Amino acid sequence: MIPKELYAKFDLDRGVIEGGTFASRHLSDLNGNFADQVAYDEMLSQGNPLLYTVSSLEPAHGDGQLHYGLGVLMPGKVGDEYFLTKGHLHTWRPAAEVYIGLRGSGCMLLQDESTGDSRLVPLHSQSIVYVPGFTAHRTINTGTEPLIYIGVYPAQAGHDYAPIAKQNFRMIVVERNGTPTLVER
Ligand code: S6P
Ligand code: ZN
Repeated sequence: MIPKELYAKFDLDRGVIEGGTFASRHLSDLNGNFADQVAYDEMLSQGNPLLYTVSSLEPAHGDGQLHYGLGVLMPGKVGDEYFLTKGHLHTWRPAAEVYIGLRGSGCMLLQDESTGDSRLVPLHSQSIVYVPGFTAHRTINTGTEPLIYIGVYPAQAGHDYAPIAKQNFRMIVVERNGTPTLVER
């Protein structure tokens, strides 16, 4: 028998890691995250679509251990801003993270916590994004199919959503003339 912390199967169509947790985020969970609140309210009045799911596994705890999650972010836009994840800093700020793109195409918005400097990095199948420590990160789907990725991070990382909930990212990614474009909020 292989110990269960050593091996897990995942299903890209269901967005599930066997033996992991599963969380769904709908449009109503992202109030305040999109720049165009009028478009957000209008969309929510028509229904409450699923925006993304995360299935996570915590095989072990303690110094040096790793946790990982499988994310599935749907395609779509609120106004001209592409669907996105809430975004967070790690509670343990030095914690970096590696994102491995599996399907679809989009990007990651990275924002240095102390300088506010922003970078937009492509995330798609057969690509890897390195998120340094002390960096707020959000995933954005600029394509037409679900964007699917795995994130691997230190077990001690934790998720701190409060700074983004309070002040949001400085930059947004919107469609301009059919092209994903990074602009000031
Ligand atoms: C965890 C990692 C991802 C996100 C996922 C959803 O450190 O960065 O698994 O949890 O992309 O984003 P969020 O911001 O709602 O947790
Ligand atoms: Zn993270």
